[in-house]
Formats: sequence, structure tokens, C-alpha cells
Amino acid sequence: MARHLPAIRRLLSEAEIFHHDPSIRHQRELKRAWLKPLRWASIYAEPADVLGRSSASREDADVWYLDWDAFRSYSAKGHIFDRPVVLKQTFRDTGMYDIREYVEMLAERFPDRTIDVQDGRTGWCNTMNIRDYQSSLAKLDRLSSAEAASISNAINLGPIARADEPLFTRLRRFRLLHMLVDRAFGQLGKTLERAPVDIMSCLAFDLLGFRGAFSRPHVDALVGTWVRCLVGSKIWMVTAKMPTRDWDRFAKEGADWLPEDKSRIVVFEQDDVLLMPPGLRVVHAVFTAEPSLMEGGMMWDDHNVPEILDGLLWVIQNQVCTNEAVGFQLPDIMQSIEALFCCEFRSSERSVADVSIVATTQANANVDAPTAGAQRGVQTTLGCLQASRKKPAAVIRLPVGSLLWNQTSKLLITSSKTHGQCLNSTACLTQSFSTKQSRAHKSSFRRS
Ligand SMILES: O=C(O)CCC(=O)C(=O)O
Ligand SMILES: [Fe+2]
Repeated sequence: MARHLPAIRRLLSEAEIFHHDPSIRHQRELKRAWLKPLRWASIYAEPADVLGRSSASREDADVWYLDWDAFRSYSAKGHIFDRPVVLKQTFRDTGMYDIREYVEMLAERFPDRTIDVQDGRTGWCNTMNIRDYQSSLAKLDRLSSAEAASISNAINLGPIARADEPLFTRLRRFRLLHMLVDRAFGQLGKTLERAPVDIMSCLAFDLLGFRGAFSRPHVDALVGTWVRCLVGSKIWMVTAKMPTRDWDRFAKEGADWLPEDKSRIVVFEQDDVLLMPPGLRVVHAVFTAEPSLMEGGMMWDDHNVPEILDGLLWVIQNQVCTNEAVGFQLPDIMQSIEALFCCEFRSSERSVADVSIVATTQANANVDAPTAGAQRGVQTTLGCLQASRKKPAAVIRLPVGSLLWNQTSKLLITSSKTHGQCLNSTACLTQSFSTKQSRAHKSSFRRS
């Protein structure tokens, strides 16, 4: 990591130069605020003999570095990842990507289209013709720094590289979002009609960045992202644990928030996979110090649904804190979640109060007012979870093959054999369940 220090110092010294233009000055102030503390994220690495020494304990580290075996073993034990993870695995297609070829591919495939590019000096986004983008890149070395900056970052790209995906995306628990999107899309084979599926386009994306690019602090809208570095490197700034005061300020100031002494540097290099775990709101600001190509995707974890919903709701309520529009497909996704994890519970005091969230959310697919629709959908889904959280003594009626979350949000399943007790094996899903009461758990969900 230390070998990136000169590049980081160079970025900092450039950000320290005064500029008369207020928008460039402001962008530089933000860059300084993130870089100036020059503090590496503290790291817990496992296994140490492969990945090197940890600089902090498992509990205290800002970031975990895991090899594939370690990641798989945590995953199999149902661990809920609660901080960013850099996953180190080998890839068969390592080194097969090239930025010049990538840009040629873009121009070949989308000759008459436009591309959204961020200007690293101001942070503003411009739209330009792909051919102009391609010819500007061809003479990148000869461009003035202002011209080079104007094409420094393209982050609204589909998955053109189609690189091998990290192995963890093959684990069943991380396929939840794909499954929900497919259910919302509802088409198995070829289709002659085109349905608007915006969340589908978040499932996979590319990032093409050049020196000087800077994405301001934000939380990703779907609260669960992985990124694999194909070429170059990225300087991913995360934060040390943020107290409520910081969250309140970030919620107000969004992309303009200054992290004070909280920023931490994580550099990831070719074939590293950075995972911002589903359900964890990771505030990040991203610098690019050299030409770099990344491919990534959004994903959810079926072990952590309540936190994902919490995170989504927070993003919807604090949209200055994200850099993406909230998808209008979200209400459909919420309906899919509810159909999948249909919740019923009955309070012990008022046993008449059966609540079915499915019935209350049918009207959510509101394409004209996507945000309001999405918010209602998330809120209703979450409301059920929260209602049951507030009533720890709630008596829960458990339908066949119930899925439960306990206090740690771990996915658990009931079966007739255990008479309402919980097992943590998905093998029990198909076992029948005779209606029993369970006082130990907070809410129940049923696969429809
Ligand atoms: O590469 C960048 O500048 C930002 C990327 C990012 O924030 C993301 O993929 O979540
Ligand atoms: Fe992001």
C-alpha cells in the first residue's frame, strides 16, 4: 500500500492549489478534506500467512481482507459482514483487460450514443458523443489538464468488459437481488417487448476512470455493492465508525460533507474485489490516481434483509447522500420481497391483530412518482419488521416453511420437527410445520 503514497500525496498537493473558480475551489476543498488526514484504514487480514499482518483486531478493523477460503467459511457460518471487505481471490482472466481496447469496444458498440462523464475539477457531469470521448482519450497525454479533467470519470457504463465475476456472487445468499429483479421482470426467455427495468441495470456496471477523477462522498442507493479492479487501482476512501452526530451532518450536507478526521484510505489493485456489504451504509468517496477499469455489481444478502430495507429507506429519505436516482422498479422489488417473505404476526396482548403486509402494499407500483412509491413500499415492508421488533413478546404464527430473523437478523427456518424452534439450515425449508407459537423470535416470513 505504501507504494501508493506518492500518488496520494500528489493528489493532495494538487488539491491544495488555490483556484479562482468557486466550483473548482469547492471540489478541491472536498478532496483536501478527504485526503489530508492521510490515514490508512486499519486492517484485519485472514489468513495472515497469505495476506500479511493485520493492523487491528477483527472487531476493531475498519476493513477486512479475506482470501476466498476465509470468506467462504465466514459465509457458510452465516456471518453478516458489517464492514467493507477486500476479497483476494485468483481469477483465470487476470490481466486480460486493456483500457484502449475497452474504449474501442465502447465506440464500436455504441457509435452514435452519448456517454456521461464527470469532470474531475468540478465534479460536474457532462454528456458527450462517444466518438468525441474516444478521440479525446486517444490524445490524453497531449490534452491540457483542464481538457483531461473533463473526461476523467465514466461511471454510468453497462458491464461491457464482462469479466469473470468474483466467486462470492455464486453463493446462494448473495443472489437475492438478482432473484427479486428477475421476479419483477417476470420473463424467463427472450422477449419482444422491452420492459423498463432500471434496477436490472444496477446489477452490473463498469467504471472507467483517469487521473484526477473524484467521486464525492455518498452511499450507494441499493446499499450493497462489489467492485473488481480489472486494470489500474482505485483509492477508495471510507470512514471510521461514524457517531450519530456525523450521520446527522452527512444526512444534511450529503456530497458536501467533510469527514474531519474520519476518512480512511483503502487502495485496491488489479483483481482485488471490494465489497461494501449489503445492508451496511458505507460512506465512500473515490479518487482515481491512474487509468483504471473496474467492473462491479449491486447485490443483496438474504441473511440481512431488515438492514437492507433500513438502508434503502434511509437512502430514500436522504437522497442528497447518494449519487443515483432511486429506481422506479423498487416498488416491484418490494412486492417481490413481500411475496417471498410474507409476514404475519399477532401481538400477544391483542391476539385479533393479524397483520399481513402484502395486503397493504398492492398500490405501490407508482411509476409517475417513483420515489414516493418506493418509499411507501420500503416503509410498509420495514414497518412490519419494526412493529414486530417493538414487541419482543409478540406471538408469531408460523406458516409452513417459515423464515425467521432473530435479534442478529440471521435467517432461520422453522419446521414441524422442532415445534417452532429454529434451525439454521435451509434444508428445513421444505419440512411441514404445524401451527405453533414461538415467543423467542421477532417476526416471521414465508416463502410463497
Ligand atoms: O469510481 C468512482 O469514482 C465511484 C464509484 C462508486 O462510488 C461505486 O462504484 O460505488
Ligand atoms: Fe459508490
